Amino acid sequence: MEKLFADSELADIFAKLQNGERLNFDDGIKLYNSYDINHIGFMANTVREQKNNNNAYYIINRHINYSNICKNRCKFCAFSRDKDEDGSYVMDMEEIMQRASLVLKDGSTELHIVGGLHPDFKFDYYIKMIGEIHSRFPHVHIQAFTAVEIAHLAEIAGMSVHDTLMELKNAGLGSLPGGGAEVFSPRLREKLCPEKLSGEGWLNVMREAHNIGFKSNATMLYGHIEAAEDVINHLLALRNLQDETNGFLSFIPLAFHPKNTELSELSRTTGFYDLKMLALGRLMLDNFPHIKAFWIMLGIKLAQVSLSFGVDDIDGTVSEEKITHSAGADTPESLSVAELVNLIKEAGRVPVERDTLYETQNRNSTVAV
Ligand code: V47
Ligand code: SF4
Repeated sequence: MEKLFADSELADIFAKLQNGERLNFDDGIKLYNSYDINHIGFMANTVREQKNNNNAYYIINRHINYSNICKNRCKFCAFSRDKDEDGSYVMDMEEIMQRASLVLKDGSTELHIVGGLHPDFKFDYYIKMIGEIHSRFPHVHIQAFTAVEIAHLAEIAGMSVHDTLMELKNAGLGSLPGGGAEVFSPRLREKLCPEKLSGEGWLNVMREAHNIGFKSNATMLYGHIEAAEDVINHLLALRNLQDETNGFLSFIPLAFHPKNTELSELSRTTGFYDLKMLALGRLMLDNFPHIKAFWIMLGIKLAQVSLSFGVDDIDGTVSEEKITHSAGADTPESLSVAELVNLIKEAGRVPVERDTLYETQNRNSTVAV
């Protein structure tokens, strides 16, 4: 082992992993500060293969961003607008249904629906949206509303988070996406998104959701002004909640895109840092079944390479994502199944189509998207 790891601190971490020991805060800091990306990747890959064998998951899905009008105006967000600002939009129910109906054409098993916190919408708009999509396309899983949106919905409905979630569940909501987590550090949140639900608030909404049976994802926005301890504390907070609820399906580190934001002076993340965040996620979150590379933000080529750095899921066809593209992402707006499958096979993995809850999909014929 001493020969394999030039960095003896990484050798100690590898020994811990081999003994089934959990990594702690100090281990996380050491990994974050290490430049030995090959060995960090090797360790993350070992864990990834223990958990997911050679499988690499993808999903046929569509994103609907129903409105970009948002009262929070986070400094890292290029997507949001004020109500009367140029470029603001709201999709009416007809447009939402027209977009949702494309699932019949492309074979999507999931609709991923998120938007800004509109200052005037009533709770009814959200219930109608979910209810109508669910009744017209009952076979499609609706993954909608970040924990931040759920807290906002509870506020406008004048109900508890629990009751709000129950109403959405009854209308047909299937699970929650992982957005809005950003970075939990109150100091950083104050600087980046002072109006947003706190990190503790985000975790509380997820706890409530998991306790009533919803599954969800978790994210972390990185590549802005975070330091090592902000990242590790974020991961440990997620791990603690997962110990309690076991409701998280996947962890998705989101690479910050600065263009058109109030932080546009910052550079885009590097491939090195991106791979380190994904591998760190795999190594610290021993109780998360999946680590997802969102290729839209990461770039297609790095997402493929990340399949050897702890990642077992490259999300999906993702038709029509707007949040990252508003901030200058140069990736396409969607990938075909054939492209996803090819990326996975070229990386030596076995492509497995999944649904939102990671049930394997067996199609006789692949739907061309
Ligand atoms: O919460 C906003 C992030 C998130 C920028 O659950 C930005 O499967 C980069 O959470 N650069 C929304 N990121 C997207 C999201 C997501 C995406 C894919 C899959 C899943 C999932 C969840 O996007 C926001 C925020 O953290 N974001 N602005 C930006 N300029
Ligand atoms: Fe609004 Fe979400 Fe953008 Fe923040 S990240 S301004 S909450 S849409």
